[in-house]
Amino acid sequence: MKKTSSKAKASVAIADLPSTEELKNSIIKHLHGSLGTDVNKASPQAWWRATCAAVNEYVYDGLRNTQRTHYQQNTRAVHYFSLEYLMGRLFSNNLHNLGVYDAAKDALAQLGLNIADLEDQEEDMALGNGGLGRLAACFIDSMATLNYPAIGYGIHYEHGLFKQEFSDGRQIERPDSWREYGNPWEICRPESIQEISVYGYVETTYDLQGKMKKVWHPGRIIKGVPWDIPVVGYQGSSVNVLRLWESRASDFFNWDVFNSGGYIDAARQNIEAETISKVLYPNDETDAGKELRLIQQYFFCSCSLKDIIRRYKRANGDDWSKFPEQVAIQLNDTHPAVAIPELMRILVDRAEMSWDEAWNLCQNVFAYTNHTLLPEALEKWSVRLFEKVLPRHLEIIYEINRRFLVEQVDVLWPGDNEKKRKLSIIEEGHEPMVRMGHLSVVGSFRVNGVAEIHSELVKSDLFPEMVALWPDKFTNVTNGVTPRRWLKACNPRLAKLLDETIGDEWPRDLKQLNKFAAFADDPAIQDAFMAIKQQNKADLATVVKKLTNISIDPHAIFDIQIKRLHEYKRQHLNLLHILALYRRILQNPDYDMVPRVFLFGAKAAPGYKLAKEIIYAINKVAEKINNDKRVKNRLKVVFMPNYRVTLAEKMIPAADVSEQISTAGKEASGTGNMKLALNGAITVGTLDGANIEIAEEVGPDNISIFGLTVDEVKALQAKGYHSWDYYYQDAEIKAILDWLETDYFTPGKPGELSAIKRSLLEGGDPYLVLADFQSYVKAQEKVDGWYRDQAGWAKKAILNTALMGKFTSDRSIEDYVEKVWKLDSCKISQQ
Ligand code: 7GP
Repeated sequence: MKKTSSKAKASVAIADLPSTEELKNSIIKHLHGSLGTDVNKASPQAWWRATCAAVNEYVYDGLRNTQRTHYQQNTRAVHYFSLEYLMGRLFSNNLHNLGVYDAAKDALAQLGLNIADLEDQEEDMALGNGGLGRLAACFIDSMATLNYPAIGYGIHYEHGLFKQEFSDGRQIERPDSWREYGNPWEICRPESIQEISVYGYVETTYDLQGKMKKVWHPGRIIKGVPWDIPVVGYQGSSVNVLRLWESRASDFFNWDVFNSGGYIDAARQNIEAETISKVLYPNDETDAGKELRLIQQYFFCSCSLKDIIRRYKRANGDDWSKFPEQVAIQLNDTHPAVAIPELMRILVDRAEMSWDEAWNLCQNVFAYTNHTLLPEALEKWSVRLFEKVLPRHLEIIYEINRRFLVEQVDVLWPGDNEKKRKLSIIEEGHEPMVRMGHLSVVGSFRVNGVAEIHSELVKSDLFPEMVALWPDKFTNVTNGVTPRRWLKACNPRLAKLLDETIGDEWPRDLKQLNKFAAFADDPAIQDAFMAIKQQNKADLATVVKKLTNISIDPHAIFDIQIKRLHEYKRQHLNLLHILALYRRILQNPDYDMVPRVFLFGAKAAPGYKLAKEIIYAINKVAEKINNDKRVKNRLKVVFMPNYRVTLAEKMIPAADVSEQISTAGKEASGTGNMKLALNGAITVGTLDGANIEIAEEVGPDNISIFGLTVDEVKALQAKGYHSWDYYYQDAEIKAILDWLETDYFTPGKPGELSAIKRSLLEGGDPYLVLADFQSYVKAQEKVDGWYRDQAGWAKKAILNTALMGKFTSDRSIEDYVEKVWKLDSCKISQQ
């Protein structure tokens, strides 16, 4: 076929990228041949699917080339184990990474279609809750871009994170059926099905030599069906795979029950088996402690380990000695920690390896990332439950623990029972528990936190004794975000300006953004930058109108807080500030402030009552303020429904102010803070998580820091914090909290919003909202002052974008490679 001039740049894994003409023909071919429809009657869904199919021809080329190269070179690979992947949409991301976005846009335009309409045909792939799940998605993008042999393992949930609606301001959860009618990006691989076991009992037997052997007689066998999602690296580098397991009833087991006449029973067991991958647990940072959750964790770990071992044996036969050279497994928090005893079981019970040999191998394979210090999120499983679901694994954990206490703890602290109690993987008490964090540290060769300060706190507050035992085990890898999705794809106007001023290398080498700093004082660039922000804000205003029917003025400051709803993230501190401004306006009709729109996006865990009350309160306050003529548009408050990746992509490019206001010491890192600053928003934030490193990069003139530091928080809590003192001593705080108790915001229903006041006073204000309030108000006044000088603001915003180079997930992945995985990147050869 003749190539046209719009032929895209050839890339590494994919030999021949399509021209506009070729794409157009391919889309039509798939409309006919794959979708069975016609140009004249095709729905937008059909067009979207046909375009995906056309794109997949090239994606699959890259996939084959990548897999063949890795196989031929027998490369060491990292295996990322995560219960969550918050992918969002893949369409525009895949087009951008392949380098055919413009060609596709033109091809579709020639067919009379708008690419943006097609993008809207795709459901978000929301197989995660928030931070940790979105981080995993950014990481697999970076690993593919940097040509690292890597595979992501997880669960193919039928229902992702719930969809959020508001009914009279209250959150309602609706099921998310993201793949009800199939998903064009995934490939089912029945040839790689695995079977795993749960329940049952363990028998102790002896062989002829009198050697003891443990035999697990499982109570149920479940089949894991893998679905592969190609992960396209930027500019078509490698095409890696995200392999997600779907649970099904085992054929073998069904057949058995069926033969004995138990048809109904067989059907019931089918349903039970399928339940395992039915739904994502909607809790962020807390754990439900439910049997199904433990089974989910074990199910995907066991399937994935067997998959890894199958691939290893294909290359190395039964010689296990090279296993730790070939395989690194990264545990994304403790959720996949059961992989440690599972690998021990496979090696000791199945491969008949000695305990020492097996343990040595295991300890050189696993590495563990901690994502939170919140005590309620530190996973524990009751020994009782463990014994029921995984009886053999409990025995193995006991043995790991026994040896750890005897060979490590007792050697460093002889006879110190208090230390043993503290370090034991089994927590004693009325209901003994398995501590998954302890197990992860003991079973891993490296442990990392996700920002400098967080990694320090992991060492000092969470595992100080483990640090004494293994000082070199602990390290830091600061989080990052992929600039392909979070700047290039979501903010095309700014991306273009960057291409024109500093060249187009920045998406692969984000430090290039530094060059943009030289333009911070350039009036032409300032104007261009602010004009782009203005257009992005106008676009967002249209979305807001459509979703909420609220009109907002694109000339106001857009002040954005988007993240899960949690007391420690302090959306209610933001609300108190809004109430303070509202009250000042009512008391002084001429109150001088730059008009501001406060935008929120947040889901609350369905069982988290206070979080839901905070959503309700924000919505009720919004209703009142937005309809109060006296405000004269100085204030608007919008709670965007169903916050998710796709909405983030619309909100982030339009933000002037980024709210990162967690209690110091509570937010491990944050990644939204990075995305917002990268797109030129100015942070109002505490010295917490990665905010500290952002402040170091952008400098004190370009960020508004407030509040207690980690040390001050600790000191205040040690001395005794009394939130009532702030209530009685600060008239503004008192007035606002009392206001919330009246029926002002909920006419005829006083007390409807009193949950917040109760938690801040009777509840003791565990996250120090009142202690930080006045400092926060001042930080906001500073921002108001800054915005009045538009050139000054433009400079700050430009510098935020320019100085965020550190926070690309490519840098995070290079840090993991250097400090943890020790991988070589692998250039993909084409067939
Ligand atoms: C989050 C942290 O809260 C956030 O600060 C961090 O940026 C993110 O992980 C990525 O490292 N934690 C979770 O999402 C989570 O579920 C509990 O933690 C295990």
